[in-house]
Parts: sequence; structure tokens; C-alpha cells
Amino acid sequence: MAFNVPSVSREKPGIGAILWDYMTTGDHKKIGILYIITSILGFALAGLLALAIRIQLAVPNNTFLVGQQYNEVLTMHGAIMLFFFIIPFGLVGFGNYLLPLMLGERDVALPRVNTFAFWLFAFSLVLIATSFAIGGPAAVGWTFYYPLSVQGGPGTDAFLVGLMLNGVASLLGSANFVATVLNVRARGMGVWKMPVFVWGIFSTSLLQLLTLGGLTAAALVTFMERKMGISLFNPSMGGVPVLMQQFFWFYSHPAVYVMLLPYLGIAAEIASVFSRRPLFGYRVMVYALLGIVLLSMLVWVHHMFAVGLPDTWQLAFAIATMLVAVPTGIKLFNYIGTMWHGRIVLKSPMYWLIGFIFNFIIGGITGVTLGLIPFDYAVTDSYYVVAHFHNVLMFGTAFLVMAGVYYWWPKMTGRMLSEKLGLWHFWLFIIGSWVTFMPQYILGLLGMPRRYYTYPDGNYLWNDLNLLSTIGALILGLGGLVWVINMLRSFSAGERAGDNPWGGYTLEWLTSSPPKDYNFDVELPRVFPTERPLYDWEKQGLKFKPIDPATIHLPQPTIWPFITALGLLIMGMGLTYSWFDRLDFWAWWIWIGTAVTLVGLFKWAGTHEYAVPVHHHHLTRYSNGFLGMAWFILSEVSLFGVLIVGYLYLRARGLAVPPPERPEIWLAALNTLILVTSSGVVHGAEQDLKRGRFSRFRLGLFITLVLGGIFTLFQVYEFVKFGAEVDWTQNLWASAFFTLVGLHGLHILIGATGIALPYYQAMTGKMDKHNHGSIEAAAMYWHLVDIVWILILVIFYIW
Ligand code: HAS
Ligand code: HAS
Ligand code: CU
Repeated sequence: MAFNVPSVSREKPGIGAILWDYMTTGDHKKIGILYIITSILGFALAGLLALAIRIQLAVPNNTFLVGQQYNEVLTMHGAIMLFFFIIPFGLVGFGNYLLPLMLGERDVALPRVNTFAFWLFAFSLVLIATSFAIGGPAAVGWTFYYPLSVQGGPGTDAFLVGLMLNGVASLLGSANFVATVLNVRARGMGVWKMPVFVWGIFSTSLLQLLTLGGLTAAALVTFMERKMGISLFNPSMGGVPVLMQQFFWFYSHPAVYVMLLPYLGIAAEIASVFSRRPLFGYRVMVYALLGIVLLSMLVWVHHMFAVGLPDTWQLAFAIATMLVAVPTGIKLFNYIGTMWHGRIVLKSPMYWLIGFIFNFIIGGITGVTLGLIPFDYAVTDSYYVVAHFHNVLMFGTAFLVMAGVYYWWPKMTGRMLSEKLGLWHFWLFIIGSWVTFMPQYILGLLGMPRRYYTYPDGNYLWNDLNLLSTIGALILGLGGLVWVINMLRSFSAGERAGDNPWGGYTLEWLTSSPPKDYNFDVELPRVFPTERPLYDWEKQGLKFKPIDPATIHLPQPTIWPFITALGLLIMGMGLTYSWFDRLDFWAWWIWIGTAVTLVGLFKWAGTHEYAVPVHHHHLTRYSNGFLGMAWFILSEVSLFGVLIVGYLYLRARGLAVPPPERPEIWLAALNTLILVTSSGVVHGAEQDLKRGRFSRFRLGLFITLVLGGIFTLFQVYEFVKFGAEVDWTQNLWASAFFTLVGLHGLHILIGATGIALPYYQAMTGKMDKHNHGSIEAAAMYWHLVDIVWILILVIFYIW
């Protein structure tokens, strides 16, 4: 069933129509705007929480916000700032809005996956927010360190489940971007002609796909201990609490570059346009981005120097930490190099860029000092660290958020922001940041620890510096207010922006402001001399050939991705506030949510993406669905990889010892046979489809589903039998077994649903020789599940 947007006539659409439009749209620009609005709200909310923190800390022995309440506010401040402001704003906010525009295309590779990912992202915030009403939010720090995180109330579950849903959304978004960059660029735009911003999004997406498994693993294992008592971290059954930190930081260090790289791309665009010259060292910039991706995966231990790991580990990671400064420094030198001989246009985006460079060098260098092990021992968990990360985040990266907002606002809204208010905003932010956070460096050196809700009177300078810091925060709040006013004012009083108010060089400036649904109404030339096509084409005196908009086809809107995400929210609420072994109010939500998700998925699969058959050009020989799934699978490999390495470590250290009664190898062998066969059958079915043998194709999928079902039944039998013999809450090996084999079981269910979708498409006549539905992606996922099983067979049943 296809839904249509209520037709928009000349009169203004009502609020209902607008909402419906945004719920059903696949338009990358609208999705980008949704992410940006959510991120602005996230910043405002988390910023107000920060003000509450600062008010509490303004004077010693204050009672404005104490104990548990303080911890809740601190956790939510940190988590929302990171996961709902700084990470999404650049990557999926600006990224979605701009990627297709900069690539000269009409949309991303997978528009409907994109819609789904946004709503899942938004709902993960809703889920976390419900905890404010039900039992209070998590109070365990954004790092949810073990064992603190197994003690808190249901708010911690909401946080963990929220993070996992947020993670899935983020991975789908990243896979979509990688597929977009590889497959959907204007003809003639080679990868070395892409704007640096696109490279920033590409490298960030890669980094997400490679490392996010660490966060998911940390959250999942903690959640399992909370709900079922099975754990890899619990020392009372031989587990290692520090393993949780290894998982967590394996993602969360790279995450700080996820927070940075898209913005470094923004900085490059602005540096070039506002210096009126090409970027200094374009290729070097790209290599530096990729270098940061690589190096950032090798430094996570610098967050845990103080836990007492072996010296060689610490040293190796300290050296890698120093090395990261090199590519990061290169980027900054490149911006400066770009400006050096340029004709600098000092408009608001440029202010923010210069402010960023100035501030970030300080924050980066204090980061390097933290990488020096003995120094870190002295100041870790003090306000020196708090000052460092606000230095790189609030008056580092967030300055580039603002640079991006001031730069692209005219494109997005058709109106200019006021320069005058913009400068007020800028100066309030830069002065506010310095007054807030510079005293915190000194406080840290004077020994003030982080994560305490108060401090005693009379310590040397503590009172004065804390008060100063609070005054700074209030200045920041004022700056925020000016920003909001500037934005609201622009809608009515803002000067109209032309198509290209800044004289930008990249393709987004070729469209109207705001761009039409279909982005471009001219045919793009096939030759891209440099990464500044508009400049080059203008010099060549090129005239563009208009396109008749009636010949352009866009994806149809559909509500089903939204419904599917809504189903996951409902299920997530159930999993948070209840569990499978209960029959209370919230337990129903698990099952209702599952049902809604499934209905949503099948309806979605049954809706054609385009109203008319459309021929897509893609640059590689793979379809968009295939590429998206291939990259998504990378993240699954990362998740299983992290958990398996954790298990191998526990096993090798002699902590996880198999019990005398082990799960039976003959059953596992039989199961392996079943799975491998099913993979072969799916592969055969794919070939049948290609040759147009539909009935054999359908039969193949049916057999696969039956084999998957038999496998699942055997697994359930084994779990019940083995669970009766060994108490998995007492035995570390059994815990690891249930975690990994259970997670694999979940993937079987997901994979089988994936196979059932093309089966449904085939049964309802949605597939033919040209339209292959989602079979390619589903088959690939099924093979992945298969390969993981073989690994599991080796490490649990054979070894
Ligand atoms: Fe960081 C903690 C080290 C960059 C964010 N960082 C954090 C936390 C966050 C964060 C959120 O090694 C705390 C999390 C928590 O709640 O516990 N950080 C670094 C280093 C860099 C760095 C080496 N951090 C960032 C960025 C972030 C971010 C970017 C977000 C956007 N950070 C640490 C360490 C800790 C840490 C320790 C743990 C502390 C603890 O005990 O908990 C680098 O990427 C910075 C590179 C950039 C520069 C500036 C430009 C480079 C130039 C080249 C010349 C400079 C040289 C250095 C050669 C360096 C101009 C000279 C060195 C001198 C000493 C003068
Ligand atoms: Fe922070 C700890 C203070 C900004 C991230 N911060 C953290 C942690 C993280 C973090 C990760 O002074 C660690 C959490 C943990 O330990 O688990 N932070 C501040 C202050 C600001 C601030 C004063 N933080 C950030 C940003 C982050 C970030 C940005 C990441 C991106 N933070 C602290 C302190 C601690 C701390 C203490 C340590 C506490 C402890 O005990 O260790 C400011 O820069 C915030 C300024 C922003 C605003 C909001 C302005 C916007 C406004 C809009 C108006 C809204 C309206 C409503 C009118 C003040 C005012 C609009 C409504 C509509 C419907 C349109
Ligand atoms: Cu780090």
C-alpha cells in the first residue's frame, strides 16, 4: 500500500500535513533537517542541564542539586551532548542534507533506510527521556562503568537500550553514506574531485562501522547482567571488570573523532570559500582524514592508564596517542595555509572557523599532555580532564557546528542570519567558554576531582575559580539565547539569500535556496576539473542545460519505515521496564512492539520505492542495497569480533573454564550442516531469480526458512538442556557461551526475517526479472550469520 502526501496546493500546508510529510519522506534534505532540529534541541536541553551543574558548583557546600540527582543530571548532560548533539549534528544532520547536493545527485543510496534510521534515532532519545518520568534517569556517568552500572534503577536500562537502538540507527546511517559515496556521484566526479566535507563524512562513517561494536558489546553485556545475571565482567564468577572499559573505549575513543571529522570537513569548505582560493593541500587533507581513522583505533587505552595495565600496553598506546597529533595538526596547518595568501572575507562562518583553530590548538595540546602517562596519573579524573574535553568539544568542535550553521543556513532556509547577532553570539560563546573552562584546568591541577556534586570551603582558589566558571556558563547561556533569537528572527526578518550568497564552489550552491525536492533542474556537465566545479565551470563560461522537472522521479513517501521504528521503540520500552520472564504491564510492550515492527517491515518491503520503474545509474557494478548491506555487515563483524576477543582473553587467562558437562558436539555438527546447506540454498535461489525461474526461487527461500527454523529449535533444545545442567550465572564460560550463542541466535531470527521479506515480495508479485527486491541484501546477511556460526563452533564446541 502506498501513501501519498496530502497534496500541497498554493495555500500553506497545515501542521498535520507537514508532520505527515516529515514522517513519510525519503528526502535527504528533510531528514537532514530533522536530525539538525533534534540536535539543536539536544544542545539546548543538555546545555540547560549544564547550567544546573554549574549553579550547584558555584559555591562550596551548595544544596541546589545533590547526590543521586546531581549524578542523573551529569549523566544526561554528557550523554545527550555527545549522542544527541555533537555526533549527529555533523554526521547525519549536515551529512544527509549536503551529501547528495555536493555529489550532484537527487538522493542518498538508500532513502527509506535513511528515514527509518532517523526515526529510530529520535525514538532512542524518547526512550531515554521516558526515564525522567519512570524512576529517574541513569546516574552512572555517560561511561556507565562497571559495576556501578549494574546497581542503578531502570533509568540505566533505558540508557543502555537507548544506546543500542541509537547505535543501530547510526550504523544504518553510516552504511547508507558509504554506499552513497561509492555508488551515487554525478557522472564524471571521481573520488579525488569530491569536496573534503564528503571525505569527512565518508571517513567518519567508516570509523563508526569499524568501532561501534565496542559500545554495543559493553552496553549489551552490562544489560544482560542487569536482566539475567549473566556477565563477562562480574569478578565473583571470575569475570574482569576492566574488560568493560576495554570494550567501551574501543569505541568511545574513536568516537571523539566521529565527533570531529565531519566538522573538519566543514572547516575545509569554509576556509576555501572565505579565502577565495582552492584548499591548500587537498590530497594531504584527505590522507590526514584517513590517517586519523586508522590511528584513532589504536589509542583507546589512554582513557584507562590508571587502571594498572601492563607497562608495555600503556607505552604502546601512549606513543600512538602522540602520533594522532600529527594528522590532526596537518589539518590545522592546511586551514592556515589556505588562508595565508587568501583574500579573507570576514563573515560570520569565518569567525567561527578562526575561533575554532585558535581554541582547538590549546585543547589538542592539553590532550597530548594527557597522553603522557605520568602526567595523566596525576590529573586523571580531575577537572583538568573536564577542561580538556570541553576545550575540544564546546569551544572546539561546537564552534564548527556554528560555522556550518551560519554557512549553510541561507541554503537551507532561503534567508540570511543576521551578521550582527551572529557576532554577538560568537563573542559571547568564545568569552563564555574561556571563562567557564580555563579555570577548570587550574582547578584540576589544584586537585579538584570530577564527578562530585560539591566541594569543601577553604581550598586554595577553589571557591573563586568555581564561581568564575559558573559565571562563564551563564555567559554561554546568553550566547545560546542570542543564537536562538537569530534563527527565529531570520524566518521573518532575515534578508533573502540568493542561490549562492557566499560565492561557494561546490554543487549545493547551484541549486535554489532552499533547494527543490529534486535538487537540480539543470543537467550537470560530465567533466569535473577540480574539487571546485562551480568555479571551474564559471571560468570556462559553461551554460547549463535545463531539465524538465516532469521527467524526474523521486522515491515515493511511505509511512512504514516510521512504523517499523515505532515498533522498536515500543519493544525497547518493554525490554527496559520489564523482561521476558514477567507478565506485567510493560511485558506486553515487548510483544506488541515485536508485532508492530514485523508488520512495519513487511508492509515496507511490499511498497515499491518508486511509483514508476526507474533506471538507476550506479558507479560500481553492485546495487545500492548490496553495497549498503556489505558495509553494514562490517559493523556486525566488529560487534562479534569484540565479544569473541573478550571471550578468548578470558579463556586464555584461565578464567573461563568449560564445565565438565558441555553442550553436545553432535548437535552442533548437525546444526552446522543445516546452516551451511541453507546458505547454499539461498545462493541457488538467487541464481534462479537471475535466470527468471520464479517458482524455484520461491521454493529455495521457503526451504531456507524451514532450515533456519529447525536450527532454531535445536538451539532452544540445547539451551534448555544445558541451562538445566549448568548455572550460567555462576560459571563464566557458560555466561560467555550464552551471550555469544544467544546473540547469534538473535541474528538467526533477524536473518530469517530478512529472508522472509523477499519471499513475501515474491508471493505478492513485487518481484520480477528486473526488480529483485531485497534478496541480495538478505542473502548476504544470511551468509554472515552462517560464517559467525562456524567461528562459534570452533571456539565453544571444538576447543
Ligand atoms: Fe581527548 C579524554 C587525549 C583529542 C574528547 N577526550 C577525553 C574525553 C573526551 C575527549 C570526551 O590521552 C573524556 C572522556 C571522559 O568522560 O572520561 N584527546 C587526546 C589527544 C587528542 C585528543 C592526544 N579528545 C580529542 C578530541 C575530542 C576529545 C578531538 C573530541 C572532539 N583525551 C586524551 C586523553 C584522555 C582524553 C589521554 C583521557 C584523560 C583521562 O585521564 O581520563 C588529540 O587528538 C589532539 C590532537 C590535536 C592537537 C592540536 C593540533 C596539533 C598541532 C600540531 C603540533 C602539536 C604537537 C603536540 C606536536 C595536538 C598544532 C605538542 C605537545 C605539547 C605538550 C606542547
Ligand atoms: Fe559538559 C561534564 C559543564 C557543554 C560534554 N560534559 C561533561 C561530560 C561530558 C560533557 C561528556 O562544569 C562528562 C559526563 C560524565 O562525567 O559522565 N558542559 C558544561 C557547561 C557547558 C558544557 C557549562 N559538555 C558541553 C558540551 C559537551 C559536553 C558542548 C559535548 C559536546 N560539563 C560541565 C561540567 C561537567 C561536565 C561542570 C563536569 C561535572 C562533574 O561533576 O564532573 C556549556 O558549554 C553549555 C553551554 C550551552 C548552553 C545551552 C545554550 C542554548 C540555549 C538555548 C536556549 C533554549 C531555549 C529553549 C530558549 C547553556 C540556552 C529552546 C526551545 C525550543 C522549543 C526552541
Ligand atoms: Cu581518547
